[in-house]
Amino acid sequence: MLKINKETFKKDYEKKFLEMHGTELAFASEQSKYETLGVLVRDYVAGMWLSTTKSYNENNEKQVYYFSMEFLLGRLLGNTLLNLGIRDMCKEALAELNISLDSLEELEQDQGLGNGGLGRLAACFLDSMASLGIPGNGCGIRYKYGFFEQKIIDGSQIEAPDNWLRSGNVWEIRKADKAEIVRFGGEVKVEDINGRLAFTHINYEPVLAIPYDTPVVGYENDVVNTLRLWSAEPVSNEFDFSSFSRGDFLKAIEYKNSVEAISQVLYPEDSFYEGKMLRLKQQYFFVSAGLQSIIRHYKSNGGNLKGLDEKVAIHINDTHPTLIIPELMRILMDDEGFAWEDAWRITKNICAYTNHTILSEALEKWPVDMFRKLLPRIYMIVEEINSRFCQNLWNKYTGQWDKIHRMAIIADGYVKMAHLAIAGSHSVNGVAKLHTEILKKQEMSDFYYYYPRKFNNKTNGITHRRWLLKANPELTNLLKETIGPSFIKHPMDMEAFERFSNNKSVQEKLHDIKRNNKVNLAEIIRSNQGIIIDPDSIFDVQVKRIHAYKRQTLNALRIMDLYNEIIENPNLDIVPRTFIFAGKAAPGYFLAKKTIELINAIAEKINTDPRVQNKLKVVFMENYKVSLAEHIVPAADVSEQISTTTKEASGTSNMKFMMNGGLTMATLDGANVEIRDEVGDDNIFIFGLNEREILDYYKHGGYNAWEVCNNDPRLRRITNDLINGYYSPDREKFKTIYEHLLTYNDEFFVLKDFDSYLKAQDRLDKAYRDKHHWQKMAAVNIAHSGIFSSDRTIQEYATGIWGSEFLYKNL
Ligand code: 26V
Repeated sequence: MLKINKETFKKDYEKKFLEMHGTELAFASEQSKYETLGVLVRDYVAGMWLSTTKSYNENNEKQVYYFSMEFLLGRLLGNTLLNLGIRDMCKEALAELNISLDSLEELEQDQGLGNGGLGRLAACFLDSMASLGIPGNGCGIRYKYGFFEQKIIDGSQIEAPDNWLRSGNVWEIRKADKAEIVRFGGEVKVEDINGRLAFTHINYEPVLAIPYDTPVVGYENDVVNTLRLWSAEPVSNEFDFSSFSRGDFLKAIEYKNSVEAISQVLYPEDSFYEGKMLRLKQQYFFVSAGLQSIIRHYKSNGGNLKGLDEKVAIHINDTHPTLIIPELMRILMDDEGFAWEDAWRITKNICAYTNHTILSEALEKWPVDMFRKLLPRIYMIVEEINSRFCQNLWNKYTGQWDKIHRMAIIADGYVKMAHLAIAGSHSVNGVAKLHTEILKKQEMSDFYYYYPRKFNNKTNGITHRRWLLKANPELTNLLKETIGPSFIKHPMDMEAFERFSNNKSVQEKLHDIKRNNKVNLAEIIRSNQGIIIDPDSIFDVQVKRIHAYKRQTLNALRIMDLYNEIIENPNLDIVPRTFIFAGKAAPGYFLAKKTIELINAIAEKINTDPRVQNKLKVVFMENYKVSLAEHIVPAADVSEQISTTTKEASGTSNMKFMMNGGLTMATLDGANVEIRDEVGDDNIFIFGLNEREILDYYKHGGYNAWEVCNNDPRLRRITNDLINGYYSPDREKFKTIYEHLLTYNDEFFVLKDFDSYLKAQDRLDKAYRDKHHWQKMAAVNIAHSGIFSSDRTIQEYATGIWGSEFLYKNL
């Protein structure tokens, strides 16, 4: 443990400030104070980082490498201090220097190198691996520009670049001496050398991969793991202008630009795949660099590659890093002389794959021509994997051409990445029970029947250190006072809190904590967008990527209906509500962008209508990101998890809200099912079509959106309001939404679930009136949220998939 007290910390801080800025604190800018603190904390971490790495090497422990195109870390300062166990001390010490730690923390740029759930899950997993003492490394891309910054201008989303490195990044260390070369394009020369085929990659374009390492500090256990992100640079950076003829010079510039493009920007998509060459390049870039550095490290530590699978586990986060499989085959065969069978056994033992979506439009498949041109040797290996795989299928399913064609890795001119990932891994997992069942029985049933033992479930989780201890210190204190601090290291111990759910004074404290958090959020909303909201109204929150299947439209239609009702019946007896939305739409996703416009149009109308001021408010918060979520989550009374059943693989914000005492309004989709199982039907609001009904409609048809609409006067009216100028003088503005719901028969059953949603909302309104009972329900939710800590998830991965012999250092 770090041994620093307030006095030494203050001295260290002042000294560091002088070293870095050559001046006194009294004249310092806030930014320079933040940087000083960042560098000082990094120095504190450095010793532990080194000793963790050394001890992993000396003990020759099995290493886990979590490969992911996305890591959505958010801010690091606060959580690093928290995990080091010095946050409270630092806060006091800085206060004595007239510095507010909270305001310094707010200066840090979010590290937003992810689109949404998948990237944030990777970040939570890093925190849990370090906190459980698992030798776990993250491996990804250091995008110069992260997920775009969202601005709302005249009610519409405008995208601006996320220049997160603008003022530097104190947390990363550039390791130029650990660079690797990644090879693109060119040809493969095949020679027969003493009866064995040798493959040499020639005329390729080399790209230099430079690693940047970020420390991942475990919770009070002296463990510091590493997140390694790769940046692309030209192999030779020095341009000797005089020696270039004009043509060569332009070529050199072209080369430089094309190389730097690789790690320039995160693809701002989610659940929609496009066959873009640059994305394939990004995938091979970080996979190849990461793998080469793993092998180099393994060998330098004295390892024999024959035993690589005993000491290395590689996790493939969605199909994006699937090229790990042929790349490992290439290294083992071409560079290290292994026979195919041995290389294949080792590869399969090492690799494991997680699927995060069943939306077919998100499944990656690369055109063969593009693939072969960019990665000629890798393509040859994939072809060989495919032909051996199809041969095995033929042996089992002789004559069943359709099935073999459906399952092939290469078919119809495409390389299918999920098929490659399944064939080349020993484990395939879904991210919630329902999702895994759907994978097994529907989406991937051919593969499940062929490889039943590979498939398993690992229900997602969230790190309670960021989402409870850091985001909600008051609730954390209440838990400590009531059940003691053991839940911090053993989140399942939170169950003991259920005993206090009937305790009136605890209920009142819960109410006060929630209210304080609501006041804080109200202040952020007031200062950002000038909207005044009432902290005594119900804060009803839907924050997540904007997507048709997540059904922000269902929520919007319900608000439109409620508004009509209040206008018609000014004495309508409802608890005042504030609807809070946030989330980004993919820049090319027209319908999602229209949804944002609709919410903003509704907000504009409602917030300026004096007739409903004491009952309704609608807020769309700009630029949703991790640090904003940390303010929103603890302030929510209601968590909207209303996706079309079967479509949301798991969801993770659902877990964050329940852990903070927000009650869930949900369909039985993704992990909502497990949340319901945990808290019981009395402590959650469930509505909508169930899995069987939805799958039945998909299979047999029979849904008629017009009919549903015509039979419900409320729906008739609000769908009409979309196109009659009520929410915009431009009657065309929301036509796309209207048509999606009616003309195109409402793909996500918004209209079908409307009535059931409204009834559930009525139940919620009634329940909220009994303050004590509401807080009892909140307490039950909090008490049962421990199982959704990512510590539980990671223990399941470690024992069930990675076979880590990790030490429970702090258990
Ligand atoms: C796909 C693509 C396609 C190409 C362009 C960039 C891009 C970026 C991300 C994705 C994958 C989207 C899959 C995803 O984020 N799934 C979410 O994973 C969460 C963690 O498991 C889960 O809680 C959510 O339900 C699921 O939607």
